Amino acid sequence: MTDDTNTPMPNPGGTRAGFVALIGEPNAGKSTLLNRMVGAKVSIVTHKVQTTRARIRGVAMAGASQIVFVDTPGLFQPKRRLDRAMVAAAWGGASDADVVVLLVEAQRGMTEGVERILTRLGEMGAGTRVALAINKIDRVEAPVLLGLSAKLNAAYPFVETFMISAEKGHGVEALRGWLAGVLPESPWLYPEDQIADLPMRMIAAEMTREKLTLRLHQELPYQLTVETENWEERPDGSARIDQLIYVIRDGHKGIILGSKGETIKSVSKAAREEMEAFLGRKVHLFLQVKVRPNWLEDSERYSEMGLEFRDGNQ
Ligand SMILES: Nc1nc2c(ncn2[C@@H]2O[C@H](COP(=O)(O)OP(=O)(O)OP(=O)(O)O)[C@@H](O)[C@H]2O)c(=O)[nH]1
Ligand SMILES: [Mg+2]
Repeated sequence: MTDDTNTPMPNPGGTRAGFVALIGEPNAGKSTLLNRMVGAKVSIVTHKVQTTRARIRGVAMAGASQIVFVDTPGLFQPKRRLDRAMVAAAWGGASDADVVVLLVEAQRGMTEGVERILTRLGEMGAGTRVALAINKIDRVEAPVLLGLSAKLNAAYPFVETFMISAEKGHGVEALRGWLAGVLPESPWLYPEDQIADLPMRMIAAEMTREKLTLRLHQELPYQLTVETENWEERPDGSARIDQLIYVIRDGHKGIILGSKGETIKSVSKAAREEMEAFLGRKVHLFLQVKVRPNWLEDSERYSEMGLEFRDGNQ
């Protein structure tokens, strides 16, 4: 024992642990990759852009290494307050991480958005270790991949390049193995059986938001938010979950309910089934829609999402 507080913690097990931020343009496949690494769906996935709103941590094990993946909102040019809060959360995730993995969609290649991200990464300086993962390789031919990899590596000094399909699993183990080896020596940061550090109330709210996003069109998913109001454990082992869906217009309420309440019924069923599968027990889900014209300017809604509400965000 020593009283020198600067001495690193003893690490007799030879374990490693650290944070790996997944960043990229909206829809690049960050949440899909996180879920595959963790082996469970902790972050919601849709075919639409701007699905993830806050930083979501998922814990993956690789031998003696514990990799804490940080899923982030997509990086794009923010216009509105919610946009700014999301993009700020994403860059915050990148600057706090031991390693950053930039996901680039193989098919879309070097877009203006990717160029902007590379410029910003360059400004972060050499202290940040950044790896490149070209995702969705199941969608393009090999020569396209090689060309894209060369172009991206000429634009930024990535420490390593991976070709992956987060959805199909190709190349994912190589990425996991590499990350496991480069993380700092450290005791594990979470208990071995923990897969996420998001409260279950929030995971449940996200599940409902995913089903709404899949069901609704145009801007509406962006303009709603879901919060778990109440969670009650019942003596028979089931859970009663009450959630509120906030929308900004009366008309939106009608769309979410659907004719004869069909839309909300099917959303509720799909969300409940996913909650039951995740929890391994019965769930009684009650959804209510509330019109709150100003929720996008309401700081409490942001803190519920795990986002910072800042004056500069308007
Ligand atoms: N074909 C193919 N589709 C993929 C792959 N990875 C992800 N997708 C799909 O791409 C879409 C977006 O995936 P997400 O994981 O939600 O993307 P994201 O980067 O988290 O998106 P935001 O949260 O909006 O920033 C979904 O429809 C996924 O099923 C892949 O390897 N191949
Ligand atoms: Mg996402």
